[in-house]
Amino acid sequence: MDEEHLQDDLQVFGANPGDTRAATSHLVCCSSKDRNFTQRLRSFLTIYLLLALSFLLIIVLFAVSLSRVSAISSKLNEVSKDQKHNFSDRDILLFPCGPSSREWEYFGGKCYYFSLSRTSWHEAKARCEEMHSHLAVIDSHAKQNFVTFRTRNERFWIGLTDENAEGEWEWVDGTDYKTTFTFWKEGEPNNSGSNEDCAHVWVSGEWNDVHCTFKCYYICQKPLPR
Ligand SMILES: [Ca+2]
Ligand SMILES: [Ca+2]
Repeated sequence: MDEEHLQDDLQVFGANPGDTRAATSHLVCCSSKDRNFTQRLRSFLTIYLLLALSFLLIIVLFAVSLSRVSAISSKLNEVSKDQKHNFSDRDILLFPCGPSSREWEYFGGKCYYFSLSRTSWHEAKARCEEMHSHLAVIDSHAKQNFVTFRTRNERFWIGLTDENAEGEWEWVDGTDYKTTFTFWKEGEPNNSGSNEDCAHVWVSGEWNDVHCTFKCYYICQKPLPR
């Protein structure tokens, strides 16, 4: 509605010229406010639209990234499985105690573990059993040489004890002590102090009896894995 029509309308309803000027002024004022309001509304709508598009873009990028990470992770798992499988197949003859088991060493058809920490004879026995093995039984010169070389004059517990009956030495796996190899140091076993009931290898790999609570390294032994 323009100013001329507004004046006509006011005259029809008996309004005076002063009223017409006021109404015209009011109309200009309101039209200006409407334009400002419309501009602000457009600005807000533009901002909201841009924010919505940005949010949508972030969600899409996140979904794509997640999908890529999942695909890469899946491929890595497959490669890892393949490598393990190939490694096992290739090296089973070179490492009969298990290609992935560096702690266990092969000798004479069995696997041996040489501990890196010291403990009592009974605790050592328990630790071997936790690893499905038992304290080592040395029943031949060949095995003695292997143990001597590997223990380097340190004290390592072996699976020999006379705790049940003094002087009646027994191997933990039931091997007959009286008919098998021995490698006692000269003058041992001496049961010094009347309480030396557990055996360990020592200097040059020779055996000695000592108190079972003494702290020594230990050797575990187990059959080849199947
Ligand atoms: Ca004894
Ligand atoms: Ca002794």
